Amino acid sequence: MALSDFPRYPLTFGPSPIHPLRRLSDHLGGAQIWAKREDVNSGLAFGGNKTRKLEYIVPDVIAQGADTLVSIGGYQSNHTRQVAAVAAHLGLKCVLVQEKWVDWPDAVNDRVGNIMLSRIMGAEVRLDPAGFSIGFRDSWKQALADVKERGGVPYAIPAGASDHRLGGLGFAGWADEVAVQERELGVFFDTIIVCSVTGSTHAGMIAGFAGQDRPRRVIGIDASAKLDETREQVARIARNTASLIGLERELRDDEITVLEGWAGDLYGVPVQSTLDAIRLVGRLEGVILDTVYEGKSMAGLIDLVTSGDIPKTSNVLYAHLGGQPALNAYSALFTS
Ligand code: 5PA
Repeated sequence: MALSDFPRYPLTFGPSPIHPLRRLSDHLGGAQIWAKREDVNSGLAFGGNKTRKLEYIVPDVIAQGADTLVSIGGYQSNHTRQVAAVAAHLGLKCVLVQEKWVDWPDAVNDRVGNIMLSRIMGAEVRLDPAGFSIGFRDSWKQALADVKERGGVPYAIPAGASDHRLGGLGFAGWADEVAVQERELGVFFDTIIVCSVTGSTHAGMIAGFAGQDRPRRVIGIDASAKLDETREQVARIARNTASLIGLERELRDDEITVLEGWAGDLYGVPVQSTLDAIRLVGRLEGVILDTVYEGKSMAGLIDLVTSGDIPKTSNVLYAHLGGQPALNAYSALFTS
């Protein structure tokens, strides 16, 4: 099988745009930095990386005759917001288990940003006090059982649409898309920077790029602060996805790189380097990054370029995966 053999239900506008970050590149004095913008990839509730993953999951939802999407995330999950949007778009019901993944003191953490958008789109939002995990939960099993009890047909989408057979396909497709855009732009991105938590974004990219002729570094920046779990999940999903899309070789361990150093101690809690990266890119580029994911991966990019780990001759592609709505729950950090 090849990726093109899998059905894809379009939810995005098409290829996401790539553009240079010229003032950031000048400021860092080295590598040429570009961004590929999953944060503007769809008209469905601001889109993001999950919208691209869901393009390959929706055909399975339809094939199974499901009428309710059931998924899980933190209070400010971007993933659940995108699931709610896709459910609305398809005329399906949606049940979301929203756990207290982040012990964040903002008084409206469970009311603004992503969770508000999910409610606006008609999802049934269930708040749950459980802490951060990318694994399977009782509250989630309960939600599935409740849908069945009501006579519905649930379709289970795990955290981040990652630990799902088809979860890596969306970003395997991203790798193909990059190759086409490179030919149009006349540039080769030798280094990709991507934020990694539940893993299928990074994993899909690894599998997709592995089938291309020219090697490149695909660097995941951990934002989970649980590096071992994330690394294991990225490796597993990358290998599953590679075999699904017919890669005719095993992925090597050195193709799976998840770096730590920018997550801080806790998922969802920004550290100084996160806030510095957000302000720097905001002021130099007018591009908005969030406190949970993209601010952390950008902090990683900045350090890797500044330290020379990424050489000055490199063309770097920063995957902007979305996530801005959560900023509303972090307003106390930006009062001046
Ligand atoms: C998320 C994830 P993966 O989970 O595929 O590794 O992607 C990490 C990531 N950037 C990067 C943004 C903006 C993200 O939203 N978000 C999760 C969510 O519940 O929103 C799955 C954790």
